[in-house]
Amino acid sequence: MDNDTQLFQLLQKELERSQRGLEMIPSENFVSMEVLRALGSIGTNKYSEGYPGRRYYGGCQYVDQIEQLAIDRAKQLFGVDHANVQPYSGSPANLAVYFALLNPGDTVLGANLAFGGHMTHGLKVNFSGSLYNAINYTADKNGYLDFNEIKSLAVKHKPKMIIAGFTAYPRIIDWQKFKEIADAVGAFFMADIAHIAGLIIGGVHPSPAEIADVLTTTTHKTLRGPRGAMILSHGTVSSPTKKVERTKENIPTLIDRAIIPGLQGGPHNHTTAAIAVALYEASQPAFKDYARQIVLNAKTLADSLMNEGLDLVTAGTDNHLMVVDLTNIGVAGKEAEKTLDEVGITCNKNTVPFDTRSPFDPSGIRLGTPALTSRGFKEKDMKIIGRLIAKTLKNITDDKVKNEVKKTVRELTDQFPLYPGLQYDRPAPEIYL
Ligand code: DSN
Repeated sequence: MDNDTQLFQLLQKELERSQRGLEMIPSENFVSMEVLRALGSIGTNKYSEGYPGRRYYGGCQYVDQIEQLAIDRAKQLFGVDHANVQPYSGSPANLAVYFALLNPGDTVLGANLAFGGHMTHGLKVNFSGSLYNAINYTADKNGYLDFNEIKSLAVKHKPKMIIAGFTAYPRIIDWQKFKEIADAVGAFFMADIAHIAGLIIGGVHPSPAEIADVLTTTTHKTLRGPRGAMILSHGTVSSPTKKVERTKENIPTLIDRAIIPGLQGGPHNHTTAAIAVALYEASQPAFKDYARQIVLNAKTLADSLMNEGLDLVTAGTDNHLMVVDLTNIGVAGKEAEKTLDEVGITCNKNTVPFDTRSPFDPSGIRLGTPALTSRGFKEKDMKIIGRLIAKTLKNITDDKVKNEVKKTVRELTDQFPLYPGLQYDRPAPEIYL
């Protein structure tokens, strides 16, 4: 047993919770043992402010190669000229884009959080909505993107940057339409592909790589890497030091400078190493099967829920997630999240378009399939899970039903071992064998 028994027992409990539950938060996933190994590696010990070949510290010969490997793999996989793999996570990556391309007070146009956007796309209490003049677009009455609204807001407010990218939008995104609107008003076009990066690499969602001026993504969602982020763009870094204008050609230079010295210090080299591993895994043919299966599973789950009489925003899904509007069964999102948690199904409460309830207790829940697909769940399992979710939600106060569901969840999860052999309540060396 490690000396810090208290901490490692907590990690053991978290491992068991993950093994015994159905993880259905669409932004979560289970990384491979190789990604875990790189993440828990000696990369964490090294300081290396700067970029490969241009560091402020000695002893960077190997972390230079690690970061270059991650950069090269990202460029190759996403089909871009430039990749910055240092952002600590998605929000700092988005902050870096604002810092690189805009002045405080400039206007940005992004999706409203309550309609599936993200805090960093212009929420008033976020840096993006308090330091910038953020305008938010919503959706049409069926929950689809409304390009007439987006265009008229763009024409009216003349944003310097338009953001497309969503945390709760279940449909294919028409990147070209965003680009046309951005071009019409002379705005930068930023695509935040955090949720769907793995689907893009897997070929089951169109890529904005040739369309957007700059892409941001986390690395830990459908991409199935460690918690981290990347900023991708076209062109090259013109000069590490010379002053450059805020033009599209200069985006790589502006982004690199925004990350360091603009916002961050030393890169997290253990994370960079794990990103490199995840990108390697995403380049393998099996990852295409994985991406395809995520979507098949999501479509099957959506059908199963709708067959049980549940309402889905946009009446289905094209990607890895769905938003269930619980209004018709008289259950609130917070209660649904809590009750599903009790039976071993983890999801999150979520607003639905034009929600009449508070964001803290909205009308819906959000469900996704990336993590279960990583464990090997297929369509037949999704049909069962859809029925279990509906049964729980329709019998929210019935302990007998909930106990039955909990038992079935346990039987189901036992069929899909997660991290066999991994144990945190054993002496440390055994973990690494
Ligand atoms: N928190 C993430 C999600 O759950 O979608 C977005 O960053």
